[in-house]
Amino acid sequence: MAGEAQDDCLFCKIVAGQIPATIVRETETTVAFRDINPQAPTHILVIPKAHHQDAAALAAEAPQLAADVLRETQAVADDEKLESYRTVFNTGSGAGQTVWHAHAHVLGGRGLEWPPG
Ligand code: DGP
Repeated sequence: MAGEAQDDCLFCKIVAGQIPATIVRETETTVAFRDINPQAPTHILVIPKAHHQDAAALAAEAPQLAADVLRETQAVADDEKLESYRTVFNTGSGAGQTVWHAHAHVLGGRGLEWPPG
């Protein structure tokens, strides 16, 4: 059922404290932690604690939670003192999604080109 923790989900395990992560922020509904394979000086993932498979599902199934995630991307940027940053939701394997638990990448601390690769 939408929102329920999944036994085989890496990010559900991070939420549950079963896999270590460098957590930088936590709210009642979200967790933010450093990406294990950073693509910029700041590369932080903001996730809902509840399991939704991607950003589109999150927005459809739990719009308030989607807003919580977006609000936290700005909070992360503020904490990291980023004037400019990029928020990315890879949605679908063709776009590079590899973990099927919705997450926002917050990237900053270097110049970011457009269009992305
Ligand atoms: P995506 O490719 O958009 O699904 O992003 C998944 C990100 O998750 C990717 O940038 C690497 C990161 N990641 C994968 N496994 C782990 C992990 O065990 N810990 C942390 N902190 N990040 C992870």
